[in-house]
Amino acid sequence: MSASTDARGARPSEVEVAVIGAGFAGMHMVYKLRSLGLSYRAFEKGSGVGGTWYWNRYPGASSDSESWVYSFAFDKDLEQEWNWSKRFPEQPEILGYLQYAAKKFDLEREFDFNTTVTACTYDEKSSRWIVETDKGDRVIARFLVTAVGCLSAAQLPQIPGLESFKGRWYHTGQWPHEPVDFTGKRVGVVGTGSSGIQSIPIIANQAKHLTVFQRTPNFSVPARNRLLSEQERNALKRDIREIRERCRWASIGQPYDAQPVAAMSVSDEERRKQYEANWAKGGFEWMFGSYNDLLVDEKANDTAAEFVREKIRAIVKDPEKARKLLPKGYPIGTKRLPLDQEYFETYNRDNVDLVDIRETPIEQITADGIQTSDKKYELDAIVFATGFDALTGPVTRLNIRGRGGQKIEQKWAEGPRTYLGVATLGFPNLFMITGPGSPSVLGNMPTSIEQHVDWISDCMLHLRKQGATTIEPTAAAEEKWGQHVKELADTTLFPQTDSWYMGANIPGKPRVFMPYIGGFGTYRKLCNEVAEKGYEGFAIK
Ligand code: NA7
Repeated sequence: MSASTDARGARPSEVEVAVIGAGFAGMHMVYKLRSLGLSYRAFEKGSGVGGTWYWNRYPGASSDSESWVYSFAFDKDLEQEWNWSKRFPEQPEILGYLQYAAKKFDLEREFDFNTTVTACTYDEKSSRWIVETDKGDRVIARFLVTAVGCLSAAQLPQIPGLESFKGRWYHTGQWPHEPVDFTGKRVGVVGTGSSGIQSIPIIANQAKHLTVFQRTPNFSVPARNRLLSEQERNALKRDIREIRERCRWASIGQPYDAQPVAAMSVSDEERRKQYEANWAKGGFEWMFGSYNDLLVDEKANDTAAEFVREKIRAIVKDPEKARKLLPKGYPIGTKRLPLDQEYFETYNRDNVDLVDIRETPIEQITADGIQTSDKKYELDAIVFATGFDALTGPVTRLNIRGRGGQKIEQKWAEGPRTYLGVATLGFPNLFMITGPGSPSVLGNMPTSIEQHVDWISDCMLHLRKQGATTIEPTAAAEEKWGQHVKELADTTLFPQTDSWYMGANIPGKPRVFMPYIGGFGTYRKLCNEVAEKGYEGFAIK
């Protein structure tokens, strides 16, 4: 018997907790609930565990966090047993890791796979959530935990004519499970965010011809991915506890922090030396482990942006392509910074063309390609690397209705309103792992997830001890948190830029900076303080 089956091995229809999602967050949550002896049901749309890594199977999909920290921290044996092959783990290896963990901790049988949650309704009389699925389940739960990720609601652009396209088309976030072979094909990629930038070099290598349709030129820094040696792996395993503890208190949940030095306080020469050294090292540290003013001071940011532009000019041989690729008009790092492997170098290949769709917009998709205002590009396949309805999309798609039948998307019509990014007024006993208003995507996701899973389960235990049945943020606490999240964002350069952090990639979505940018360690401290003060800012009944 597992915690999600009763004595006869059947799934119960009344439980303490309903969990949605079987990625890092859902797996961790279920593991935790089981160890605490709380009953649950857990649902997952996909046919197996993996979340992001189940869906994003596009060529080149990789984590931008280093493998040894992009992992579960809750089990010492797991971290000693598992051997990461590379510095930055690629999708098949991460999925393999999650499948291995699911087997090791016997998590697979805890989930109802291939099951889409169709509605979550709060019943005020019984103070319970009613969770319904496309399989006809109707489960009653005291708590509802969304473990649906921040980037799981794929966004397909509304381009007329897609249905007439005779070739195959794909979205990077909903990639087929069977291998996709572009050999001998003329391929178009729309979008140059992280997914485009990761997949373009690999598709270019395979395809007969690749045309990239770029709306906004992106900054990108080298990942410098490489195999880990046995010696390195052993050293990392030896130090892993210390490394994780650093992540837990660092500003982006990574084992490093910006130096307490402003870029503008050092000479041009010194700054350039630092940028060059970090460029050679690769990874996010280039931006987030260097100077502490890059995302708050425009002049400082310009020095970093110009450094990357110089690199692009130096790498890309065709001056016209280089011109189109140069990012301008927004500060570096205020769109999610991609890490790449030979992205800009790919434009030196003869089989790769670049179309600036601001200069020559896409007009329509035809049976055999993409028609821009300038010409028709004949294509056998189109890859949409066009991103996600980030942060709120995965939650609003669940059809959640709280007190008085209010839909969560109505409540968030002018932008998400939450307390600590984990709960929202009017939706008692709803917990959102890495919800909007928490650091989430601004840090290493497994670190963010671990902190929420621990905090949420401690909170559930607290309620049980108190004999309480509901918890919900107060209006004052939620208002204050929203102000705080906004004020912090307004001290940075982020709000200037059209990014998915701002909801700006989705037509009609309110323009609000959604994650908490005060630093992951600071956020953890605040959450701990709230708990220590008996869940200050929450009404417990
Ligand atoms: P992103 O980062 O949102 O990138 C999407 C890209 O698609 C970006 O270049 C967009 O241009 C472009 N886009 C979006 N809509 C359109 C339309 N309608 N027409 C043309 N081009 C469009 O998504 P990713 O999947 O790359 O990355 C998401 C996150 O996953 C990533 O940041 C990591 O955290 C992992 P834009 O810049 O909006 O002009």
